[in-house]
Amino acid sequence: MAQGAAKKVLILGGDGYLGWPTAMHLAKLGYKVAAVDNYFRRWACHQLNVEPLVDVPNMQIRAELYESITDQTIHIAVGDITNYEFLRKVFEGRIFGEQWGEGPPDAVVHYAEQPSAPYSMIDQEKAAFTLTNNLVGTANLVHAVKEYEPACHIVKLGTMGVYGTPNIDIEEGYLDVEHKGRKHTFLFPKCPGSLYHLTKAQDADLLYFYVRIWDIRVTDLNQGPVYGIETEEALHEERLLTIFNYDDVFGTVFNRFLAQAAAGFPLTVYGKGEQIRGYINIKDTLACVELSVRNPADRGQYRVFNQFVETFTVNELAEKVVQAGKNLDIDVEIKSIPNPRREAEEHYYNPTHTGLLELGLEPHYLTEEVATGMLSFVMNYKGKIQQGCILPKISWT
Ligand code: USQ
Repeated sequence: MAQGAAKKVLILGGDGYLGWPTAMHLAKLGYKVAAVDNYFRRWACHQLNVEPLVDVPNMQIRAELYESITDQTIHIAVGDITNYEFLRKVFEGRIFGEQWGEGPPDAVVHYAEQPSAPYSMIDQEKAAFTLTNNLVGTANLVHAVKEYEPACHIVKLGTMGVYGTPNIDIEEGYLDVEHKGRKHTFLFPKCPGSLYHLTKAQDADLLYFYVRIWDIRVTDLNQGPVYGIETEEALHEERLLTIFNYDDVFGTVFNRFLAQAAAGFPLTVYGKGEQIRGYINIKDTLACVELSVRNPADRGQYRVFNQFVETFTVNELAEKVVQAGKNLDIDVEIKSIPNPRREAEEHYYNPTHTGLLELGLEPHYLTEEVATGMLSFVMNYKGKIQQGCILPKISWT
């Protein structure tokens, strides 16, 4: 990077739940930002009839609006990174116009993957799409980095789900193994529970392979389920909000519970509800990504962070929404329904997550006040909630 110049950050998947808020967040912090998306999520929502809670305009319109309010530019390109010729144009820089300037980015935040476990389990076509999109997209990114700027830092969104729920503590990416008197450090064993999660384990192996072979630099952010809707940079402007799904395909569990409570629908706890995951507020996702971009991995380093703030069982999350409902005079019921997934419903879970805290993350916790504020926000859209997309329709078996 030229001395004194703003770091150029390319966001792949810039229209999504995390991509768009990240674009605004990094632009606000003074990075030069470009966002790329193929609108897969919007298209899939139309196809499956699971519309997001808030209608948000496309990336170009949102970028123009954001610039008119803040004077910060987010450069936009619409296209598919599984098409290598398109990705080459993105890396050559010409596609974004003069202000972005020619040449490759200093860092790439890679969100451009099919992100839904249920979607990957619908049928053969969706399985093939998930495999192709997630693995070819990641492989193309590595090739573009090698071709245009091997020092470019790839920050890929991973998932805690790659580890599954082993009966030992989960370390941050690696495990020291002693076997027959000898020692070696391996990537932590993976045991994903959906085809989507499997592709995230495979793309992690792909990146680790190319780190060893080509000395690229990679940070893999193994994130737990995210919750939340408003981020500071949305400036209380509805059209700048993120895409918020509450359906059984793209909605994460806490966001779903908020919408269910708002619609007067019993909270859909799958099975025993003792499944434990590591959760994170969307505001902390943005902070973690920025911390990673600001403190890059070394050349030849595959760095892994476990990106979550606190762990809860599904039952604990449901209780939080019940309490938030009480604070707002809303009766919220909990109803356990048969689990559509194959997953352990009672298990040990103790993952390490110190790396991002050491980099300076100041976590937002899921307090009663936070949960109540979120429910109150979602209540504004109560009339828009499609009850038909609340119960799960996709089964693992
Ligand atoms: N669950 C319910 N009721 C619901 C929805 C979910 O009990 O109505 C349960 C699930 O069975 C699971 C837990 O809540 O045990 C979390 O489910 P989720 O849908 O919030 O999360 P998941 O499908 O695992 O995927 C989400 C994101 C994915 C990310 C992952 C992180 O969609 O992109 O990788 O969270 S993690 O869960 O750590 O793998």
